[in-house]
Amino acid sequence: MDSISIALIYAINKGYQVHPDAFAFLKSLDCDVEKIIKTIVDAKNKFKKKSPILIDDIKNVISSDVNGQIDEPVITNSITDSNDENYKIIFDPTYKINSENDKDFFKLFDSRYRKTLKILSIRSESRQIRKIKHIKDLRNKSRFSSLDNENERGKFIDSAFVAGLIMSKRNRKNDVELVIDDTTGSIPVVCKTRDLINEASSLVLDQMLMLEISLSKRNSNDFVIKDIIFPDIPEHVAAKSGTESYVALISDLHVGSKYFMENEFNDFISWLSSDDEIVSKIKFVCIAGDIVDGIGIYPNQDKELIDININKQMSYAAALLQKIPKRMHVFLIPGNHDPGRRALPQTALTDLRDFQPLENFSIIGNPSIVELNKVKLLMFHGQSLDDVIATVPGLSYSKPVEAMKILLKSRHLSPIYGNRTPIAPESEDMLVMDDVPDIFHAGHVHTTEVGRYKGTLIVNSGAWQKQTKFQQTMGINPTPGICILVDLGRLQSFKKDFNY
Ligand code: D5M
Ligand code: FE
Ligand code: ZN
Repeated sequence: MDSISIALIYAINKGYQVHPDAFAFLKSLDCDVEKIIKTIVDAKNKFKKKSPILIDDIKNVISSDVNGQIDEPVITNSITDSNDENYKIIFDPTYKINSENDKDFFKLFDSRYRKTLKILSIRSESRQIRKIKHIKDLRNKSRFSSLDNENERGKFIDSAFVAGLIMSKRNRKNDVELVIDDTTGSIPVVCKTRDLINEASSLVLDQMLMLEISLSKRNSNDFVIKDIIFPDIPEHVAAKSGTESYVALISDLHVGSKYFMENEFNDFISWLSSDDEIVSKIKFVCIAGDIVDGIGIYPNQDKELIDININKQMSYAAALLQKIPKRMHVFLIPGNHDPGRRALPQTALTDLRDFQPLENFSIIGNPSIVELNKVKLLMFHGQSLDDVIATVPGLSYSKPVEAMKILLKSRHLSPIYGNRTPIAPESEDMLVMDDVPDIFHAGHVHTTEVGRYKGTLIVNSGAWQKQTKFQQTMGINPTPGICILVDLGRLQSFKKDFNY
C-alpha cells in the first residue's frame, strides 16, 4: 500500500474525512504525507474537532515543521488565473503549541537565549562573547593579579563581551544598573555615561542583549558597560512585489460589543465589493485579532455587550466576514478578546475554521508570518504593547509605532515576562523574530498609525470599536473606523476612513 492510502486509512479510522481538494494536494506533495496526516489528526483530537481535513490544515503543518523532518515543498497558492498573485503561510504556531500541561519555563527562556544568540551571531563582535561564569572567574583572578601576564589582564579589564537576558534594571542617582543572565550565571553591570543611560531607558526586561563591558578601574568588582548592542533588525531594502496590488490591514472588530461600529464596518465590506479602481487591486485582507469582544475580559464588560454568548458573537462575526469578496484572500489571527487560551502564542480560531463560507480565509495563530507576492508580513495582535508602553519612558497609546519599533529592536514580540501579557511555557520561544518582516502589522491599541524602521513598514491598524467607558477612564482615545491599505508593489500605505 502506498503512503497516501496508509495516511487516508489512518485519518478515517480516527473519524476524520479528508476533503477531496486536500487529498489532491497531498498527492502533489513530495514529502512524508503519513506524518502530516498524523500531526493534523493528533491536533484535531487535542482540540476535540471532528471537522474534515482541509488544504489549509496541511499547509499549516508543512510551514510549521522546524525540525526539517518533513521535506519542505514549495507551497504557493495562485488566486488568479494569471498566476501572479500568490501567498504562502511561512509561520503559524497552531500545530506547534504544546505546553498545556507544562509549567516549566526553563526551556522557553533557554530557547529565547539560543535563538537570539543566533540572530546576534551575524555581528562581528559576537565572536568575542564570553560566558558570564568565565568573566567572573577572570575577574577573581585579575583581582589577585594571577592572570598569566600583564597583557592579558589589561585586555580583559578593558573590554569583554557578554550576551544574555536582562533580569533587572535599576535607575540610581547617577547611573543605571542592569543584571544580565546567560546559561552560566548572572552579573550586575552599570551604565554611567549620558548616552548609555539614554539607550538603557528604551530596553525592556527579559530581552536579550549583547554588552561590551570593562572592569571598573576604581572598583575592580564592578563591570561598566561600554556599549549596548541590540539584536535589532538590519537596515534592509524590503521585498516589493513588483506589480501594484493591495493588502487591506484591519484589526479589533469587537463584534458583540455595544461599541462595535457595525455601520462603518459594513460600509467597509460593501466598499470591498464596489467597482472602485483601488478595490479591484486589493488581493489580500489581514485581520489582526480581537474579532469578537468575548466575555469577562475586563471589569463590568457584561454591561457593554449586546451578546453575552461567545458562540453567537463568533457566528455573527463570521456572517459579516463572509461578505468579503471571494477573490480576496483573508488572513485572520486571534487577539486577547477571542476565545481560546490567552497566553501567547495563540492557536487559530478553530470555531471559525469550521465555518464553511469562509473558504477564502486562512485562519491562523497569533503571531503568524505570511508572504504576499514575495512581501513578508508579520501579523501579531499586539498584547505586549501594553507592557512596552507602560515601562518605556516617553511612549504612549497614541503612538504605537514607537512601541512596535522596540519589539523589532529586541527581535521579540513579547519580551517582558510576568506583567500584563501572559506567555505560555512552550519548549520553543515562537515569539523570537527569526525573520525580518517587510511589513509588521499589529492592532490592540485601537489607534491607527504607520511608520517605517530600517526598511520595515510598521502598521497599527486601529479598531472598529468606539471608545469604551473603560478606555475613557484609562485616557485611551481610539481612532477607529479606518482601514490601512498597503501597495505591495511599492510598499506605500494610505488610510481609507469610514467615519461619517
Ligand atoms: O485593548 C484596547 C485598548 O485598551 C488598548 O489600547 C489597551 C487598552 N487596555 C486594555 N486593557 C487594559 C488595562 N487593563 N489597562 C490599561 N489599558 C488597557 P483591548 O485588547 O481591545 O481591550
Ligand atoms: Fe482590541
Ligand atoms: Zn486587544
